[in-house]
Amino acid sequence: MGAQPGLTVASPDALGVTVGAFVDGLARAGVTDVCVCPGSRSTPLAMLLHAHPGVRVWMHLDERSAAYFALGMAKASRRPVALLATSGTAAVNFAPAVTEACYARVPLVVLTADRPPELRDLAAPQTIDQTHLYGRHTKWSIEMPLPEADERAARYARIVAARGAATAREAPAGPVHLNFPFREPLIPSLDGEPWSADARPVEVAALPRRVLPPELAPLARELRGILNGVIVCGPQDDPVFAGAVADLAATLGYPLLADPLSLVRCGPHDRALVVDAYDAILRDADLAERLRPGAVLRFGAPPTSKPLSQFLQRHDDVPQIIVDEAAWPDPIHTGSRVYHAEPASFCGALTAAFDGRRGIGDWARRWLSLSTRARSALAAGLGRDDAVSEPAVFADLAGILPEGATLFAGNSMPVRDLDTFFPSSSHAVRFLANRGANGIDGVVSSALGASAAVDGPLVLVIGDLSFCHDMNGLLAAKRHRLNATIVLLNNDGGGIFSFLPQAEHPARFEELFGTPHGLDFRPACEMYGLGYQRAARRAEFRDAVAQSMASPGVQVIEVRTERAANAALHQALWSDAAAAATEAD
Ligand SMILES: Cc1ncc(C[n+]2csc(CCOP(=O)(O)OP(=O)(O)O)c2C)c(N)n1
Ligand SMILES: [Mg+2]
Repeated sequence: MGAQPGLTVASPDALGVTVGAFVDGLARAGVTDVCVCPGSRSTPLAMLLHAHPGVRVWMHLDERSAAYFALGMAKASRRPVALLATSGTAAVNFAPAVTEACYARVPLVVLTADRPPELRDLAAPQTIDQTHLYGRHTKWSIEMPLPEADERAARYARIVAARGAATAREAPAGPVHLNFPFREPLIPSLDGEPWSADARPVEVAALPRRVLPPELAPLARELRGILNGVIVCGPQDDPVFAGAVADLAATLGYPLLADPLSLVRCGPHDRALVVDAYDAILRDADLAERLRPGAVLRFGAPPTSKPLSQFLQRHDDVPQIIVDEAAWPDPIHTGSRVYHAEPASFCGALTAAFDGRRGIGDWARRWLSLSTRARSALAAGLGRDDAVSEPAVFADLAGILPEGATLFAGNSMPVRDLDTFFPSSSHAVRFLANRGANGIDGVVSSALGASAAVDGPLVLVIGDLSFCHDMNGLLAAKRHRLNATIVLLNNDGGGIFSFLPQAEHPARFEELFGTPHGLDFRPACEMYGLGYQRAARRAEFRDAVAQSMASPGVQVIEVRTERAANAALHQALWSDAAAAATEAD
């Protein structure tokens, strides 16, 4: 549809100058990777992004997968990544990843192309209401003006680019949405580097506020009287947090109950106080009661482990102190005080404010010995069978993932089994998962996006329904020559539901919750050009993963399990672990 008579026709120069300045502004703000989906209305942005020497364009077909790919890249690189879609439902398909980015605090710069105002709400094709399309899931959402061949317009576009990137990045990080109306013709001038117009820099310097020790002197005094505190580390992604919280734990003499996604469980930092088997230990109600703490310090998002969350609820009358940059991560309503502060800085300040260093006393030693016993019982239980089981996958990965590897855990059982079965170690393994909104969608794409941004090998462990949900995401593997290993745990349906009360309704269970599909994934892998093999024995599984990590391309290693047997195995392992732990306490 052409421009209406009387309206200014878009000139190639106007597009080149304004959109060029915007693209240059993004690149200068450090947004160098953009996931682009094909479409016509987005042409000015697509062509200028593609032409700009400082930008790398990652093409994707499916907007939902594209957005999750960008999310994975942004998570792994800890930098904002941009996204571009044409108008209409294309833009709506970004919504799941934008939502995840909002809750998981991942910086995304979402660019959507739109029809100009005179075509809106008049039944024009591919035209929907895109203003504030992602609702309250963006930190900033604006409507751009129509491009003009004018220095002021170019300057404004540069400012929006700088501000958009900075807003996405600043704590708490999250998505921003910039909606671009474009009038036809849509082809921009690419002559003479159009982005060089008005290149005066726009710089944003967001300086973090450090917490100072005197500010935490009252808390340090309170904790002086409490020898039996615990520190709970939930999912968080700041790489310096582990060292800071480990130092705080040694100062206070408190055990560190560390979710793998906190990046505190594994790594070269001091792990002397890390308790890695709390999920198994705290399933025992008597033990959970006896381990009553005097205070709890909570960092990160709510932990994955349900027994840990129940432990915090059981002891809701003790001081529970939450430290978070800006949010209120307390779905169990047991927090008694919230500090809005940068967590690593808070740990440093509290350590400095506390007089002396308690080290490991009786209380921490008790937790550590329970944890060691429970962990040994889990390993012994798994050692009884050399068939690969869902829990064994994590125990085996812990043994073979090299320094610098990334383990991406799918939602549902994989992220829970990671918590229960992956022991603490000095290996610097990075753990990622989509825990903002816990969707089983977009997991393949998120992991592949992360694989494009990390240096070492990346292994994704994913359930069959989650894999199915995002098979379009596999298209990126060959197109972008990615390297990754996908461990596909195929229990022919939703294994998690076998652990829930729904499982006690056999007449409806399979149809409504188990949802078996009977799919053979080998042809799907072949279609997308991925390596494929099945592993039945643990040794075979470990060899397959090691070989895949050493090979280019994406390989799928399918492990077939049975849902009811998997639930029974978990029950047996949990009760072995609790028994071993209680025996000693
Ligand atoms: C997008 C989305 N749809 C539905 C759900 C609800 N859900 C949670 S777990 C699950 C089953 C996942 O099955 P699978 O990926 O095979 O993992 P398993 O439970 O077998 O470990 C479903 C449907 C969800 N979390 N996200
Ligand atoms: Mg499954």
